[in-house]
Formats: sequence, structure tokens, C-alpha cells
Amino acid sequence: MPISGEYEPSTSAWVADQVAEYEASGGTRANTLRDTGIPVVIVTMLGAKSGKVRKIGLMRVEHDGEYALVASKGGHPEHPGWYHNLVAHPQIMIQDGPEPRDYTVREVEGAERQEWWDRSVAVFPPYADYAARAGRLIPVLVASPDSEVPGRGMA
Ligand code: F42
Repeated sequence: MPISGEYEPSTSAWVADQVAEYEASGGTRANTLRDTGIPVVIVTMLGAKSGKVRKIGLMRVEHDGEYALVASKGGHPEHPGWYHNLVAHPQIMIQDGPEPRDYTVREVEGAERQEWWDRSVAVFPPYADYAARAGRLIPVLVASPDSEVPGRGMA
């Protein structure tokens, strides 16, 4: 179900700007992390405390229609705020191209986490450095399309 409400842009100006440009261009511009050439996606969610609509960029780690969302925050010792949003409100939208779609996220652990972590580091090697300096286990969440989540996405 599409997420609606009052949009509160990220307090990181470069992130808010990337979100705006990505959405305005239907994903044809601002679709990589700075000049790395590595693709990003835009994730829309509800704030855990504010209940406002929040949007962030994340590295595009896709496999068989699912996406890994890696709460690295550049190796910061605390989880990013958006992690708490997804725990509180696991129904999100991901835009990977012209249009956003509905997904449901779950946090993964153990062997499943390792599998997705390896995929994530293959896409964006700095994740390994972030893990080394964060002093926390970086959460990995997996977003499944609602059309494939039992009971969700029905017409
Ligand atoms: N961040 C990652 O963690 N992993 C990535 O792979 C990643 C890639 C990426 C690519 C492009 C890009 O533009 C940004 C990218 N980022 C990546 C950065 C990411 O988009 C976030 O900016 C970053 O992870 C920090 O997330 P944050 O949620 O802590 O955002 C800060 C800057 C922020 O906006 N804080 C707000 C504030 O007022 O301080 C609050 C945000 C929020 O969601 N608040 C919630 C609410 O209710 O509204 C409450 C959250 C809570 O703590 O309960």
C-alpha cells in the first residue's frame, strides 16, 4: 500500500538532494553514490517517532527481486534512525527506476544475514570497512515485494 503523509526530508542535505533529483528524474539522474558509479535506490518509510514520511538513499543490493538494506551509516557506532523506522513500520516503498513499489522488510540473522552481507560487500566493498570500525553488528534487512508476501499486495 503506498505510503502517504507529511514528508520530512533527511537532515543530511546531500541525501535529501539525491532523493529529490532521483524522484524528479524517474531514476535517470542521481542514481549512483556520488561519483562511484555504484547504483542506489530510494527507500520511503514512516518515521518511528514522528510518523512522518521519510526517504533515504541506500546502495542497490538486489537478488531475485529482493533487496538488502544495510544499516551501516558509514561505520557510525549507532544504528541510523531509519533502522528504527523499519523495525517499527516494516511496510516500505523502494524506487529502483521510474516508479516506487511496495515491499515488506524483515531483519535477517545467521546464515541468511551472511549470504546477504556477502552480496552487499560485493556491490559496495566499503561496507567491510564500516563493519570493522562500527563496534556494532550492522543490521541487514531484506525487503520482499508485497506481491510475494502472503496476505499483502492483494488487489
Ligand atoms: N546509509 C546507510 O546506512 N547504508 C547505505 O548503504 C547508504 C547508501 C546511501 C546511498 C545514497 C545516499 O544518498 C545515502 C546513502 N546512505 C546510506 C545514507 C542514508 O540515506 C542515511 O542518510 C544515513 O544512513 C543516516 O540515516 P538516518 O536515518 O540516521 O538519517 C539522518 C541523517 C536523519 O535524517 N536524521 C533525522 C534527524 O532529525 O536527526 C531523523 C530521521 C528519522 O527517520 N527519524 C525518525 C522519525 O520518527 O522521523 C525517528 C528515528 C528513531 O531514531 O527512532
